[in-house]
Amino acid sequence: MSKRKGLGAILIFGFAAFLCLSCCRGRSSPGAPGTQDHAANFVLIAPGEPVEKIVRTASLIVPSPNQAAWQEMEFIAFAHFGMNTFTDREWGEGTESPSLFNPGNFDARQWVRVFKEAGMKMVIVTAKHHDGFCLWPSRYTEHSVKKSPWREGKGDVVGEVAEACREAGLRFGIYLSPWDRHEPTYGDSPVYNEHFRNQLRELLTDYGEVGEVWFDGACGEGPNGKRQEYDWPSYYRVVRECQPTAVIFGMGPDLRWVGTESGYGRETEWSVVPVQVREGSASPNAPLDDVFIPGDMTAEDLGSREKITGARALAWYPAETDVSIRPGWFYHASQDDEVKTPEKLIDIYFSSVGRNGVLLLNIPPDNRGLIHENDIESLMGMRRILDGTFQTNLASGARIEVSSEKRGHPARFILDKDDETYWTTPEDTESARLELALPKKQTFDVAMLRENIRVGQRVEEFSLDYWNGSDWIPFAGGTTIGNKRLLRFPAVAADKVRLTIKKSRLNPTLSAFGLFKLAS
Ligand code: FUL
Repeated sequence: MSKRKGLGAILIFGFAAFLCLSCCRGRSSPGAPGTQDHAANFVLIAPGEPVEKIVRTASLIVPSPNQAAWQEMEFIAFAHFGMNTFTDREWGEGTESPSLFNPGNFDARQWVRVFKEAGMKMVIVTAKHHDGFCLWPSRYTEHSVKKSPWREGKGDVVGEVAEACREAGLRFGIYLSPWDRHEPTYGDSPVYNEHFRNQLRELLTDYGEVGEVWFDGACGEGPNGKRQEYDWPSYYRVVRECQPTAVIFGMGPDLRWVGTESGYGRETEWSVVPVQVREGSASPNAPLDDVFIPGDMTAEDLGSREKITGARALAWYPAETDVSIRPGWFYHASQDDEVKTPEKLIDIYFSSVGRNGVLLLNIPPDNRGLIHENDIESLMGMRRILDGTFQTNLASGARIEVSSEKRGHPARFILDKDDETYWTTPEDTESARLELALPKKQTFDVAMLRENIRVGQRVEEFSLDYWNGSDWIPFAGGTTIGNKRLLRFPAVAADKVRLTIKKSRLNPTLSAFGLFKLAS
């Protein structure tokens, strides 16, 4: 079997299969293509286009409304829970007896309370992992909670988590593993694809609004000895039909896997990257869903000028950074003392959310059906540090002098608390300098910058200096900013700071700027 989120055997689907498996009626247009100057999250590039034109095109690509709403969440909970929680494994075989599933103190409200207090905005639950055991009473298999002793077979983990999220005002998402080691039809490709769509439709119809659908690319052979060929476009159609506000992760066209399970994104993280499309069918009007081919997105450089030059298609395809708070994805009592510390979680936060990504942190509920005390302690420790750090922006109240600003987009917008307002320069100005005179001398060791991604991602290089009374001294800098860039550096005490945007793909934008002192 090949296990991957982005890599491995890339499945190329028969166009015929794709046409005849049209199981859905309408579609939303989260991936509608655009033209050069028309804002869209996907653009086809004509062969031989000059570099300058491609760079400009890339700078005008914007997130779909669903992608923008997802990015704003910043911090999401992943809950790996299921048969493995009771067998002490990471990957089940599919032969486990449902009688093993019995979380005596199961309390979805406790999970959601903890996640909400930690600052997470959505909860993604493993409705079905690779072992095929379903946490909801699916009509399409007997291998589920309904055959377990838990609540005498009347329980529904997915339903209770969805309900608890709704009550708490959190969004709700599902992980549904296409690889199913229990299902007898797995490997009989068209039959299993139908089964998978049925389960997907069930989950996306019966549990209210779903904000994210998580598709892992793991694939194997079925009992017939044949390798399953997933019909991804038909899965996307079910999602679009049933949940028009959901984003599709991984093997889908909305969110890409950052490429590691460490929690660390790239120093240079572009949300606009080349994507593979099905040749021959890629008409200028084809929505991305119809032509998208999941590809390997694990390379260090995905979106540089060099990478986008010669691309067939460019899309807004932002990084989601998944990592577990423990060594494993599922709960194992033996790992109770290996829960990541608040300091480690902070380092991960700075390297994921702070590198233009969204952090999907896995906190696996234990075999009682509760979030374990040790995980709660670490999460709350992390929250305390984040709150302590970001409550006071030491740059607020600064007087700003700027090299240029576009009418209606003054520099002071970077310090208001409104992320929709932003500073920018006139269109032909791709570098800029902002000098901030702080109301008094401050000591800080964290900087925060945000582009207004609703008009695209543009900044390619920036630096920060402080005034020591006689000279400008560099203290931090970087390449991409994107939705949020967080930088840490040895503490600086100063009353004047300068931001230089050295290189940008189009006039740079900034919706927020901050200086902070890291709390402990
Ligand atoms: C992987 C799976 O194989 C792991 O078990 C886990 O669910 C992780 C998030 O994705 O590909």
